[in-house]
Amino acid sequence: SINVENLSALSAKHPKPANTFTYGTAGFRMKADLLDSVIFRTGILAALRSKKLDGKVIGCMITASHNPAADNGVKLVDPMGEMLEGSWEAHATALSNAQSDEQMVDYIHSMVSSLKIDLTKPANVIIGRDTRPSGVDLVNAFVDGLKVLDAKSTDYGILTTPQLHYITRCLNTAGTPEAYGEPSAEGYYKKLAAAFKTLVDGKTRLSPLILDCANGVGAPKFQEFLPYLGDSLSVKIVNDDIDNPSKLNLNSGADYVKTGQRAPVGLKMTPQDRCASFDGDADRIVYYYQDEDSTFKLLDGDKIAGLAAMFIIDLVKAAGIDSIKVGVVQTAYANGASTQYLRNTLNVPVSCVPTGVKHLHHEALKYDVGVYFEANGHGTVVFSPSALKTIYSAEGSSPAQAVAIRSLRALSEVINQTVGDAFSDLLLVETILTQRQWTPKVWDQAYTDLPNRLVKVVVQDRSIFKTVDAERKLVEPVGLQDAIDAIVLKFRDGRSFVRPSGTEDVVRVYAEAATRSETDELAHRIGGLVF
Ligand code: NG1
Ligand code: ZN
Repeated sequence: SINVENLSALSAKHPKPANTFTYGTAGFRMKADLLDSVIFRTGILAALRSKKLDGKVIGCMITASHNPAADNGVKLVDPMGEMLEGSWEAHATALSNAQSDEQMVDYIHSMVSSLKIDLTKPANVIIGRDTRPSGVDLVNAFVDGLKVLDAKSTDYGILTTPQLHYITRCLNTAGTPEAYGEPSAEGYYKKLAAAFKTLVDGKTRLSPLILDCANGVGAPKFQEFLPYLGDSLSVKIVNDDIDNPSKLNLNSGADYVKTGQRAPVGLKMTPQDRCASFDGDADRIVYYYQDEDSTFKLLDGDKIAGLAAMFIIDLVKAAGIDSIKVGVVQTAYANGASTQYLRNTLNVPVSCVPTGVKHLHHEALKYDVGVYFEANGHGTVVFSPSALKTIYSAEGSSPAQAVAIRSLRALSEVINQTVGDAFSDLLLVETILTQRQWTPKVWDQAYTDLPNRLVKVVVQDRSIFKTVDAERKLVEPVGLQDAIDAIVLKFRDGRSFVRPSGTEDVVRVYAEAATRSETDELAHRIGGLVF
């Protein structure tokens, strides 16, 4: 059993406010000044998780991603770099809401017995944080939580979220046949840069990419990365002011660009430019450019998924190993035109899953090569062990096949297979555009997005909204879905769905239709039903 005096002494430093907390799709996330006790207790949970897994390294990332500077959050990372196992989210929630030290001790003991956790096992945890000023104190609170169970910890300081996932996987696979790389930011840079250089070897370089880093951790980290890339890629970083915390994600970053369908502040675009935006912890990316008539054109997660799927399918064919089956995973927020393009032009299977990366990742693992992206730019590509085996053992019967096989191998290394990663996704896109010598406009010609609108509706109680069919249909409140269907029918190419947000206290209404004005009207009418 645990040392209750030790727990009480440490817990006294991190008193719980009256709030109720929930570990959701984004971990715990809220105003930073409410997080101290939550993060202390998440430290205890991380130690338990590591002990349960025989001392395997668990990751902890302190970030609030695209949220304002005053927010912060925490997410735990499982040994292979994936999100914390779903069933442990409820333990995180319960522990964070315990009303006293006694309740906390009771809950820990109930976990120990029901999950058969051997407390004498070692616990190992690594920690990363973004650039938020509140991060340092929160790391200390987390470390106090680890002390309750004598866990060993290593603080990696400031990292992007995907770097923390990468390092976690490297540490847990070191010395095995699945070894993933050197467990450091430097190891990450070396691995990605080497693969990228192979992929663009001998190709004419593209014009410089203009990169908006949302004044977040992506800025110093991509700056650190650039020397490793040498002359293989030219990037002009903007919005890199991390010394003024209030500027974090302010009118900039992937979420701002995707939601508002407009360029960030601090970035001047001309029609020749190719631009991209990271979010505040560099796990999301969107691209954009300006048409000749100066209209803003967004290349979001759906466009990246289409580009990646097209490229991988061609490469697998060129390599002579089309036994490898590619599939794409989307959520209901994917633009209808992208789904059509994937199914009808690329002839690739497409699955639709509920919002949240863990659902996409899990589904993508069912394919030999699974491409998954949320429309907001969070996604990656996963290669199954058997696909990797095929790719690494194929030799090819012609020089052209050998070149394609070499590209596939490098592709599997440039892609961060643990989690959506803005750096790695950037290199994936730049690889494809370089190999094809495409401008963003050529990339954009694959299909034309249907006009779409996403609105938030504040309701009294969002928990009364219950969805099925990958969140595309409501079963409660009873009758609402029929009313939605009746309206949607009246719109050309109309599609609309309603679901409660998992990260904000709102209900989201998504609508798309043949024209901008029809889309706006559809969104407005469905919103009116929900309100
Ligand atoms: P919610 O708030 O559940 O819609 C949002 C995003 C998700 C995902 C999560 C986690 C939309 C419509 N929703 O979820 O895609 O990124 O946050 O951060 O963009
Ligand atoms: Zn993020």
